[in-house]
Amino acid sequence: MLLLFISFLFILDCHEFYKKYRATGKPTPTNGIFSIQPDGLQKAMQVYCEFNDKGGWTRIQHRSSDDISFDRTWEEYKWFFGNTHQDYWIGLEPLYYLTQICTKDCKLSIELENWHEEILEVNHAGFYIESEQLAYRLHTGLLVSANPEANAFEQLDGMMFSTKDRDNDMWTPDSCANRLGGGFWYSHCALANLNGHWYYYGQYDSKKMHNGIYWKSWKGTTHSMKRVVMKVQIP
Ligand SMILES: [Ca+2]
Repeated sequence: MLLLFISFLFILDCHEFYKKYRATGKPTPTNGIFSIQPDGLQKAMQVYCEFNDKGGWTRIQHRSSDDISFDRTWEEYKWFFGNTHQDYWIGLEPLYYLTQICTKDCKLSIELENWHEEILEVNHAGFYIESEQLAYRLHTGLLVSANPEANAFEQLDGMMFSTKDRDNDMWTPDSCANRLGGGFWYSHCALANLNGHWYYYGQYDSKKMHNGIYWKSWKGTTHSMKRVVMKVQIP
């Protein structure tokens, strides 16, 4: 019993907890806040874990209100910000340590909900990011969702992370992070802007500023999402 308790104390990620929990003969665990410590990360941290019959998912990003600003600097994006039970960004350092063991096996799931109660789920296989020395370069992996509207994040494959104070994007006239309202793996700039500004009821003047939370191939760039979740599953 004590050994079992200790093994649950130190978990690398949500899917590892799922596997250990299910191995005891119990059903799918309940979603909630868990303490994880990926290999290489100096300290344990709290994240929100989601579980279903396919395993455990570690939330890396969640947006559902304008309580937490995502218009932040490089140093801020390196580490966790927000509230574990609500909106947060896991941090690029923890995300790097979480996914460093991945080459083609880590899954990324993105769930989008608009203001008309429609949901789009996008799944990638082979997601990981590189270290800070390589500006947390993104590897989106392959899009496994059959829906053509799911195709947007893949376009950012190979991009470095940019913030308003660190322009690593492909757009020479200006900084995408400045224009689009948050840090992301921008190219020229993006078909998906998941760290943009959260707008109540999704309405904003995209002619003035292109900074909503948009997914271009689904609802264009003028409708800002009500809710977004990005989560990973480490095998
Ligand atoms: Ca630029």
